[in-house]
Amino acid sequence: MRLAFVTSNPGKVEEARKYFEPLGVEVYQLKVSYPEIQADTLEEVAEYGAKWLAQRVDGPFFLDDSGLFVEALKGFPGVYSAYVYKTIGYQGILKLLQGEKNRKAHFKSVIAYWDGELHIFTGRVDGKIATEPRGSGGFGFDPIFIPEGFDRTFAEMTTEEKNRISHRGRALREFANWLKENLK
Ligand code: ITT
Ligand code: NA
Repeated sequence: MRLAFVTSNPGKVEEARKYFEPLGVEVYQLKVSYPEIQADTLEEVAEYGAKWLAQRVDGPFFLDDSGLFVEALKGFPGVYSAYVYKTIGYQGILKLLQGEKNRKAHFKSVIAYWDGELHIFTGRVDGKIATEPRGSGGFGFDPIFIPEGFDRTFAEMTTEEKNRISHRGRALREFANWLKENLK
């Protein structure tokens, strides 16, 4: 089976590929841009994007909308994560948290799969924001996020390690389980 992943982010593709490879599913990147609406939740953003793409893309596809939610910043950047990453970057988040004791944060990932109907899969990982960036793996906010139970950032892990515990890994697991049940 081949699965089209609509995304502009090669880091996401790499993670989905590594996740699905052992299951005999090939993931390929489909670079079609779609509107990301301003909404309160990742689910709404993902659902709107998937329904918009459904009118324009042939065959099944999935997309992933993710965000980093920092407790001391009342959930910011959350649904604005892509914009914040492009503008102030992870250095900007570190600056906002300077001197802050509460470093708790979580990542959330929403996968929307369209096969004529919409299917939503989600995953979350709790952790904290590091005081300085570490590691060169991964992408995005990975150098400043330390998952609970670890003392390394996501950027200091291999893709396989990150997949085992990450928001996206968990959403991919739900997605893969659903495919197993529904493609018989
Ligand atoms: P799409 O084309 O798939 O939308 P994107 O990078 O814009 O790619 P999102 O809107 O979902 O993706 O991402 C929001 C931001 O959060 C973006 O800057 C990502 O780099 C970052 N991000 C998403 N998942 C991440 C992860 O697993 N680790 C670190 N940063 C992540
Ligand atoms: Na995006």
